Amino acid sequence: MSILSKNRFTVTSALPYANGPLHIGHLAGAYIPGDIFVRFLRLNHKDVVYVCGSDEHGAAITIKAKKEGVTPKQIIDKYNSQIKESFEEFGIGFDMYHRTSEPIHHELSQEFFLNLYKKDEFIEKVSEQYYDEEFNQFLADRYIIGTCPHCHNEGAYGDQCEKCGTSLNPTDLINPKSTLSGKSPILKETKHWYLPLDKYQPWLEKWLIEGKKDELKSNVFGQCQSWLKSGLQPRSMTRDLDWGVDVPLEEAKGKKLYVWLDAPIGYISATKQWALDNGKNWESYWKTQEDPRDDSTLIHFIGKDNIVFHCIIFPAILHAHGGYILPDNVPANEFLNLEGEKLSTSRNHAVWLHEYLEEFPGKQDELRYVLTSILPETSDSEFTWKDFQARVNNELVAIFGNFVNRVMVLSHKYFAGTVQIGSALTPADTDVLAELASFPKHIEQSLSQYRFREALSHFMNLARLGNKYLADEEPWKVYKQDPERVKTVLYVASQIVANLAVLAQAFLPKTAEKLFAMLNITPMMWDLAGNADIIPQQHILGQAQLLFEKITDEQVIFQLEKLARAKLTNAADSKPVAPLKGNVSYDEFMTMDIRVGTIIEAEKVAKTKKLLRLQIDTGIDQRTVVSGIAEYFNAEEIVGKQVSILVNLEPREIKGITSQGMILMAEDADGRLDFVSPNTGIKVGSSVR
Ligand code: B3M
Ligand code: ZN
Repeated sequence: MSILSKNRFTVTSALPYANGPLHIGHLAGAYIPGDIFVRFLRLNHKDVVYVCGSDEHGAAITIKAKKEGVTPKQIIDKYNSQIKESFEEFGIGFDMYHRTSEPIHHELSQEFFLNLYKKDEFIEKVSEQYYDEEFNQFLADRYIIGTCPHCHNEGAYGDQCEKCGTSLNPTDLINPKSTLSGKSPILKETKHWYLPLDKYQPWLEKWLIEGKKDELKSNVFGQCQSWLKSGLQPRSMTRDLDWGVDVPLEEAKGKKLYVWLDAPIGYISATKQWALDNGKNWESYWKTQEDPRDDSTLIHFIGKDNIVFHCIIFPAILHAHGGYILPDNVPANEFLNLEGEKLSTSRNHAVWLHEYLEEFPGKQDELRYVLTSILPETSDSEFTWKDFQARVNNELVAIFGNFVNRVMVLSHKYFAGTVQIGSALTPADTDVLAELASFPKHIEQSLSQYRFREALSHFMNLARLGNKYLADEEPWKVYKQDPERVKTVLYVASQIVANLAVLAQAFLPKTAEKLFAMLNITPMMWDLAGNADIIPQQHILGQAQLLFEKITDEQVIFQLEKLARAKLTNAADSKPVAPLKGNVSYDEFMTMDIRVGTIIEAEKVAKTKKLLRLQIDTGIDQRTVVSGIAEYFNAEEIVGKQVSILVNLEPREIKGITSQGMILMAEDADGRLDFVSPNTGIKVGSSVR
C-alpha cells in the first residue's frame, strides 16, 4: 500500500545535541532523507508537520561546557543558533526547530514522568553509584574513566570503551577515576526510577517484530530483533545530574530526567509550540483519534545509533502513557564515512556544514545532491571529495545543467523564448512525452519505500532522457532547413524541463526555484498521473540562469589538504604529554644560569645528521655550543635568532668540538622541536628564570 493512502503525517528528524556544529554525516543520517520525504508528502497534498530541535540536556552538554570552561547554557545557546542556521541554509524545511531547554518541554516531560509514576509503571531501586567526594556529586557514566576490563585501554568511559567498542557499566572499569577531580570515586547509595522494559517485551515483540516485519528496513529490523533476543532490562529514567529536566518528585530533589526520556518527548513539545504559534491542534498529530483511520502517521528519521531509543524505549513510554500514536516507521540510516575513515568530531575528521557554506557559497544543492546519491540507506557509505567533484561535474553540470541550458538558449536564440508547437508531433515526440509522464509515479514508488538514492536516480534519468532527445533531434542542425520542426522539439524539451522543475522540489529546492523562474511559471504540486503539457503554447520563457558550476581540482585539493592538516594536528595532540618529574627546590632551580643569547654563526657539523655548531653571543662572552637541531632548522635561517641558553652546564666534548652550554628547546611527543625564545626582543645576557 502506498504511503500516500494516508492523509496526515507527523515527521521527525533526530534532535541533534547542541554541543557542536553539524557535519555531512548529520545531513546524510537524519535530515536530508527527512526533508525529501516531507517535501514529497507536501507535493502530494498531504497534511504534514515536520519537527526537530536541539537536544540540550545530558552529559553531552555538560562535558562540552566543562571542556570549554563555560556554562552549559552558553554552550546550548551558541550551538543551537549555529545548528539552526545550517539547517536553514541547506533548506531543511522544519515547521518547528525547537529546544529542549524551553519551559513547555520541561512541563511536558514532567507530565510524562508523573503519568507513569502515578500508574506505578516505574520500579524504584536504590543502588551504589560512583560519587566524587571533592565535587560532591554523583558521576554520570561519561564522567568516569578507567581501564577497560576487556582490552586494557586506560581511557575507557563508564558506559563504553571506545577502543574495543564494548559497552560497560561504570563498576566494570578497573581503577576508575573521576574526570572532575581526577580522584578515585567512592560508591554511594542513590535511588532511581526504572522503566521495566522487560515487562513490555511481549507487547514490543507483537507490535514491532510481528507487526512491522515487512515495513521496517532490514538494518532497523535486525537491530530490534537482536535487542529483543538478548532480553530487555529495566532502564533507569532518572539521573544524578545538575543539568536537565527536574524529576517532579519531592523525594527526588536535585535529580534530573534521563536525557533519553526527555529528548524524544521533544518531538511532541516542538509540535505543541508549532500548534500554538500557528493556530493548530497538536493533538491531531500525536494522539490516537476516535476512528483509528484518522490517526496521524508518525515517522522518525534517525541514524543507526538511535534505533533502540526510537523503536523500543520511546514506543514503550508512549504505550505506558497511553493515548498516543506509535511510530509507523523508523527509516534509520547507517553511517557515512569520509575519505576511508569514520567521521569524527573529536579528531576533526569531518566536513563541517558551516565551513562548506563558506567555501562553496550558494552550492547547497550540490551537497544535497551528492549526499542523496550516496545515502547510507542499507549499509555504511563513503563521501570522498573526488567523488563529490565527479558527481557535480559529470551529472549535475554535464547532464542536468547542460540539458536545461541548451533548451533555454536555443528557445531564446530562435524564437525569442516563445514555446510553441510548429510542425505536428512525431512518434519520437509522443514517445518522449509518454515516458515523461511515467516519472512521478516511479519516484513516488521509491520514496514511499524510503529509497532515496533510487528516487534521485529516476530523477536524473529524466534529465538524461532530455539530453538524449536533443542529441537525437539535433535542433541546432535542423533549424536552417526546418524551423517549424525545431519549434516542436523545443516545445517537447521544455515540457521535460518543466517536469524537472516540479520533481526537483523534493530533492533540490533552490534549483527548483531557479528553474521555475527560468521557465517563468509558478511552482506546482506533483501530478502522479504525469503532466506532459505544463508549459502552454505561446508561453514566454524567462531568462536562463546558471544552475551548476564545475568543481575545480584546486577546490578538491584544498579540501584534502585541510583533512590532512587536521590529521597531523590531531596526531600530535593525541600523544600523551611526558609524565611529571619529581620536585626540585627553589635553590636547586636557581643554581641554573640561563641567559638570553643570540646565534651569531651556525654551521652543520660534518658527517652528522642532527648536529649544528652554533656560535652564541651570551652577553657575557661568545662561545660555541653543539645542538641537535639540524633536522628541524637550517643553519642559515637561525642566524640572528634570540634563544635561551644554559650557560653554566659543564662543557662537553661532542664530535671533537667543546660545547659550552645548552640551547633550550621545546619538544612535543613526536620529537618536533622549537626554540624557547623571547618574543619582544630583550637585551642579550638577560637571565631566564
Ligand atoms: N541527541 C543523540 C544524537 O544526537 C540524540 C538524539 C535525540 S533524538 C530524540 O545522536
Ligand atoms: Zn576496551
